[in-house]
Order: sequence, then C-alpha cells, then structure tokens
Amino acid sequence: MASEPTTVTITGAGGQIGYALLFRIAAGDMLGPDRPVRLRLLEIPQGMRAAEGAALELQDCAFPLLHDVEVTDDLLTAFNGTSIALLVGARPRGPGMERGDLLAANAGIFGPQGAAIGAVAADDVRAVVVGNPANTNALIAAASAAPDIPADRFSALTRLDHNRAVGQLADVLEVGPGDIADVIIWGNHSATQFPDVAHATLADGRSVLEALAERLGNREAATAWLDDVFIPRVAKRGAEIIEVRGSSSVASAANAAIEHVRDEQLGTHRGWTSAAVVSRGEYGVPEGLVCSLPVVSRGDDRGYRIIEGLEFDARARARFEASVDELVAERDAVRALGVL
Ligand code: NAX
Repeated sequence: MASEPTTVTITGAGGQIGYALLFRIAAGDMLGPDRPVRLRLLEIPQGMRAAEGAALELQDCAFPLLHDVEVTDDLLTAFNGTSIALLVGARPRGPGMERGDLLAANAGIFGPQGAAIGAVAADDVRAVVVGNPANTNALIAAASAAPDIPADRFSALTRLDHNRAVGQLADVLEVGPGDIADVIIWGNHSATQFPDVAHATLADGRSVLEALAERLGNREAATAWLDDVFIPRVAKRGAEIIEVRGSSSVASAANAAIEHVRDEQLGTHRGWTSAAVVSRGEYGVPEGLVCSLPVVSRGDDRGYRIIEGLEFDARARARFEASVDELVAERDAVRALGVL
C-alpha cells in the first residue's frame, strides 16, 4: 500500500448510517484513492453482531485500501490512535422522553467518548458528530476531550442540510447541483436551522436570488417561495423522508458525513460549505457553542475555517438568532445536569 494507514473510528457502526458509511470509506470515497484506512468500529453490546457482520462483508469486498477492521465495545480500543472519528451512534428519543432526558442520555455517551478521544486518539484527530442532538453532543465531546485535544477539532454535521438546500434550488432553477455555490445553513441541526441563499450564486454568474426572481416571476414571488416552501422543506426534510420512505435518512446522511470529512481533510473546492463548528464569537454566536456556519478548508492541518463578515438583513438575523437561542438553551440544559 502507498502510505501508512489512517485510523478511522465509526461509532454506531452496526446501525443504518454505519452500514452506509463503511463501504464507501473503505472504497476511498472519503480520503481519496491514495490513503489506506484502518477501521475501528465501536458498538454497544446489542449492536456488536451487526457490526461484526458488516466487518465480514468488508472482508468480502477485498478493498485494496482497507488495511484492517476491528469491532469493539471498548472506548479506548476504538479510539486508540484514531485520526478521524465519526460519532454516529446516539440515543434516540424514546416514547415520553423529554428534551432534558434526551440531552442527559446523550451526555452519557458523548462525554465518555470525548474523554477517550482526549486520552488515546492521535495528535491530529478530528471528530464529527452525526448522532443527534448533534451540535450539543459535539459540544459535550469537545469539553470532555479538553485539555488534551483543542475544541476546534470537533464539529457536527449540517452538510446534509446544506446538500438538501442545494438539491431544492437545483430542482426549481433547473440547473445542476454543481452549478450552485455558497448556500449556508446557519444555527442548529434542527427545525430551527436557517437555510440561507442570500450569498448563493450560479455558475453563470447570476445570484440565486436573481435567478429565482426570473424563474418565479418577480422578487416577491422568490421571497415567498423561500419563506413558505424552501426554508421549511429543508428544515423538515428528515421528517419528509421518514414519511415517504418509512425510515429515516441513511444513504444521504452517510454521503454528507463523507463529504464533511473529505472537504475538511482534502479541501473545499468552489466557494464554501456548511458545518457546525466551535464558535469563537463570530456573528455574535456565544463562544464555545457548536453552530452551523459557512466554512472553507484548504486541506491543511487547520481544518475548517469560518467565513467571516457576511451581512444579514433583519429577517435573516432574526431567524439565525432563534436557532442560536435554541443552542444556548441546549447548552444551559446540559450545564444544569452538571455535564459541562
Ligand atoms: P441506528 O439506530 O440505525 O444506529 C445507531 C447505532 O448506534 C446502533 O447500532 C446502536 O447500537 C449504536 N449505539 C448506540 N449507542 C451507542 C454507543 N454509546 N456507542 C456506540 N454505538 C452506539 O441509527 P442511524 O439511522 O444509523 O442514525 C444514527 C444517528 O444519526 C441518530 O442519532 C440520528 O438521529 C442521526 N442523524 C443525524 C443526521 C445529521 O444530519 N446530523 C441525519 C441523519 C440521522 O437522523
């Protein structure tokens, strides 16, 4: 093999998203055709057989880039020497569970995982949280990995929301998704998120707002479509997928997680993307919150950098602040549990 394998840990590897992730990572879709990978699959005891079965299938694929696979329910084994951690396994909301119960149950998962990453992961480790509530789980993991690992090595996935927004625009504008740049998801990975097209452009040089006004008749029609169709549809797309498919988003979520890590590691191309990253106060977001913002990466060891200085109008500012307020409430609820 070309180089030393990169250790990649996937938690919840026996679940649905895990199953959709493993084969693409092993095929080179995430780190490119030159980087062999060593996979560490973390599960809880109930999920071990499913993860072990996936490991057997990985062996049967004989992927040239796959160095080895280990399945474990031990945190230190799973994160030992890991450079990339995809934290997918989480506690879903059960019947009668309040938001506080959900946050507490997940703090009990992401706290120990963050601590294990701090203790045994590679110096260059980066972790992305997929398991919900993803932003606050990332906040907890980052706090638990400190001081060994800088907080900005942790992020949470809003790339699926970003891709959903691009997909909706491509559909209405009848252009290819690759022709659309600089869409932004602001805030929390929840129904309060703000999908924003104010800065988005098309490959032909037009702004997305201009193109929408042309397509839908005028500026007012474009604004109405954004407010009444686009924003709620993107924010609630997960529920739409469940209703139509009878099961939650899986392949699209795995694809987004792969693109999030790929762009962070290898660099973004045209324009920016969206990721929930640790705020240092940008755009008035309280320091330390894990908030979705526009980001770019040059593929160097600094990872994602936040694009600063974009302007908001009053309505956009209000939408963004409502989502940030939700993140603050989640953080405060976790603090009240004594977790942070
Ligand atoms: P599944 O229930 O199919 O799989 C979860 C797996 O995690 C199970 O095999 C379970 O045994 C395992 N697990 C639970 N606790 C664990 C722990 N402490 N350590 C290791 N493994 C553990 O769910 P799946 O459909 O794969 O979804 C996984 C998570 O992704 C959920 O929290 C879901 O809400 C979240 N999502 C996040 C998205 C995002 O854009 N950020 C979109 C898709 C998805 O909804």
